[in-house]
Amino acid sequence: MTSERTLLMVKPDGVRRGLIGLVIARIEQKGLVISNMRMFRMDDAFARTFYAEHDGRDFFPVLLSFMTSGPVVALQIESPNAIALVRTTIGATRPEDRLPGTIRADFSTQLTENVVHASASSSDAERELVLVFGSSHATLGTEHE
Ligand code: 3AN
Repeated sequence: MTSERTLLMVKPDGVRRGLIGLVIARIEQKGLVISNMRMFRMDDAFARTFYAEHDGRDFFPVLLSFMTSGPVVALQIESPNAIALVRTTIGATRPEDRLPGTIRADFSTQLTENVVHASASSSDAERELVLVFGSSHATLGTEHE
């Protein structure tokens, strides 16, 4: 199967709690390949664009305030089936649906502050990777090979 690219992000709570290394370790231990990485702090405009699909929802202001509260670490993951595999590794959106062994289940009881984000579909992945890494995201995947 051909490789897919997806975005995994350690959210501000994960960075504050010192969980960057743990998230990276789980990804690497599973055999998923990290092909780009960036630490940055979202401003309000970036967070609004990133989460545009939720604009107008009652939780949108809380989500924006949380996502701009500190730096995030964004990782481009590149592997066959990367989108589904990374989503499975982070765990479900709702705390009560998270399976033990997933990152969100093991490190958060919260709906909003849930340590990690991962793209939900290939169109989301492409959009999010361009937002975070710009056009450079497409060329870095083979540098380490
Ligand atoms: P996921 O991140 O699992 O793809 P989305 O895209 O539905 O979930 O939601 C984006 C983020 O918004 C979630 N990770 C969570 O932090 C927050 N969120 C989603 N739904 C709610 C809600 N009902 N109340 C508060 N925060 C929410």
